[in-house]
Amino acid sequence: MESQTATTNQEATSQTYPFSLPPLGYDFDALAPFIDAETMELHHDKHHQAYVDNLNKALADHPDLHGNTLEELLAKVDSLPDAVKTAVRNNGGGHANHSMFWTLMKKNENGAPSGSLAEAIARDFGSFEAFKEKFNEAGVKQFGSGWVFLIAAGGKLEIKSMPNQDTPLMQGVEPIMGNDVWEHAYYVSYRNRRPEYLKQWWNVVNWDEVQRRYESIGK
Ligand code: MN3
Repeated sequence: MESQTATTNQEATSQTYPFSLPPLGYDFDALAPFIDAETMELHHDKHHQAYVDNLNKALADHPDLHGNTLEELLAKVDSLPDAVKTAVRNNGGGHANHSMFWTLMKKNENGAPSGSLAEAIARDFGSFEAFKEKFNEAGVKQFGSGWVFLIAAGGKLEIKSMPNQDTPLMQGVEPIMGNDVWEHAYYVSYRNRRPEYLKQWWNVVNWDEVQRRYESIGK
């Protein structure tokens, strides 16, 4: 199951038109009680599917872009024709962000990073606890909808919050991990309590997958 979901995520950014929804890779209730089944079903089957459908619709009349991978489209989003720029930004970003997001989660109560990632977190944030605090604070402060990402810049880990469906891929940087702070990610269980969702989310982080991403892109 784990290797299958990891492959799925890599496939999403290297997909070309027409794009397709990757399978969630686990049951809708697999992350409960931290993320409820209704949220997971809506989030994957409705929200993510809509990003994929709208991305395909936007690109349908632009055959010159059909050879580009999702990663390539996002890296050059600012220079795309006006007719598709915003649609690729929002829906292509949404497709990439969510394809990564599903693979980053697995019920893992009180889980923590280990190995080289744990060392890098301690080096750049002081401790795992301080890292989580800073990540959560960035999530709380993101006004409206958006994401919080962990990236590596010049060999150093950094937390970066971005609005809407923007992704570091738009600057050619592959994120190591990210959390979705759109209300649709938590409203069923947590209502407007985003800080509580951010705190509980650490119980569903698949650290094996985050470590794998760090090893392949983060150093
Ligand atoms: Mn979402």
